[in-house]
Amino acid sequence: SEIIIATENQGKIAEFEAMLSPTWEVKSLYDYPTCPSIIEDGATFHENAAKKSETLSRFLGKTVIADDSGLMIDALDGAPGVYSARYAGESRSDEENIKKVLSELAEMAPSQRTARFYCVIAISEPGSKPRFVEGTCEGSIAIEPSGTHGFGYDPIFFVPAYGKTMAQLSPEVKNKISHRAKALAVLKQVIGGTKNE
Ligand code: ITT
Repeated sequence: SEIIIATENQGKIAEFEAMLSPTWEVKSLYDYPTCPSIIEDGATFHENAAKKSETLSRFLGKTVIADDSGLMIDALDGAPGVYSARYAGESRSDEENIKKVLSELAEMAPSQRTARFYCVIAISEPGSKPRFVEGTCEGSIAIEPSGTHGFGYDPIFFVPAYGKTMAQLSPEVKNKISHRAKALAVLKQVIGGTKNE
């Protein structure tokens, strides 16, 4: 069966495909170019996830999920949070976002650099209120970027259990331990009656 994900983020799409294939065929916003555009101006991950899933679900009349996610740094009171994608501005450049985080943490010792990735997945079914599942992944912010896998803040997200940044871990490992993998594991338990045949 197919699973429709209201996202334009290639990094997310690649991860969902890796985690869901071959059982599920992943469709994204790239498959529905005439979907009305979605403005992510919510104050919370839940609001933004629901905006995305509801917009595409209404447009298609089908069940749609959406992922809203980000990096939360304790020393920055949870920033960049819902602003993770555009923390350094509308260029939405991973490199610029990483630079900004590193400069804000420049004075911070390793013990003050704790952080987590957070992922909320909204599930919108025609005629129902959205449901949500979530996942987190604990870590800390490295002193400098390293690694080439993944996307976004992965090069500076240090995963203590592996002694490596998320971008140094293989996709197979990331897709077992990530915030997205954890949210998806819960989603798989609740998705029983919601798939599009
Ligand atoms: P869609 O709304 O189209 O799904 P987006 O990139 O705008 O794509 P979000 O609003 O959820 O998605 O922003 C998520 C940002 O958080 C993303 O751009 C990254 O900067 C960061 N992020 C989320 N998950 C991540 C991960 O697994 N690894 C690294 N960074 C991540």
